[in-house]
Amino acid sequence: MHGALETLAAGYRRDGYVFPFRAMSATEAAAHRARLEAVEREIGNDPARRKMLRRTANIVLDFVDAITRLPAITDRVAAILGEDLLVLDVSFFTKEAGSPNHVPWHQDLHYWGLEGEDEVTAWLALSPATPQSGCMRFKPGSHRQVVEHRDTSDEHNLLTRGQELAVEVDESDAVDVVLAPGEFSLHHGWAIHASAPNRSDDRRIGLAIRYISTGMMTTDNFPTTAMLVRGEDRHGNFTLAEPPSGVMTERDLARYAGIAGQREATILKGAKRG
Ligand SMILES: O=C(O)CCC(=O)C(=O)O
Repeated sequence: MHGALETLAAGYRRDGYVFPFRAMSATEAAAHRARLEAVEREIGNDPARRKMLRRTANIVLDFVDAITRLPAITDRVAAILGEDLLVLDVSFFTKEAGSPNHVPWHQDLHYWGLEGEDEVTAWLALSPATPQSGCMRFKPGSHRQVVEHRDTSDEHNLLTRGQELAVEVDESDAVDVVLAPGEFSLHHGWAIHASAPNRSDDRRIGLAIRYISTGMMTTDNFPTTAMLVRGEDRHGNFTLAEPPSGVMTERDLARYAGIAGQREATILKGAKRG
């Protein structure tokens, strides 16, 4: 591994996150945003299709699958997880201009039904992520502990179960993850993080890509599907998904419900919000 990637991996192990890195130019990020917004116009308010932007979007959107395979991202993820990479889930986290929607302090791995912690999220900005627009915030070094969570009924909480940490968080050392369009951060599944409402006059759009190493296992042997995006799968612990054939094609839509349904069932196990 060469020096910059070693520094990246050391920073990740120390703090539980590293940023910023460039995945693509601002022009390419704007083109992806335009593709997303064309899909949004096409699907309108159809709740089932809207949900596809929040859960395993890489199964039905070819341009999202292409982003998950970009060497500019996977080279950095491989420096942490090794060369054989699966994508477990991909979600757009969009906060409209002026929206009260937010993400409370939480740890990702709490409800994901995974054994081990060989999981890294790459969060790619498709619009400016700033304190004003509600960028993510991290607690440095917080990935070394597992903290209790509770479900809430807060309709503005963007997380699947409406969950949050069950303890007060001292925000005094929290770090703002400021990213320009086309830049991304990497974070550990136990890193404590949050994001505030969007007080800017633009949408805040992020794409969260959940990478795991092929050696990861699911708890309770959940039959979970994942997409191989780099290297080889020598373990066979996950059912491998087919890359998408376009933008919400009939073939991919027919496969989607089963794949996303497995993942929702895992995350929502025992949840108050269904
Ligand atoms: O987009 C956000 O503000 C939060 C995203 C998040 O919690 C995550 O990607 O794990």
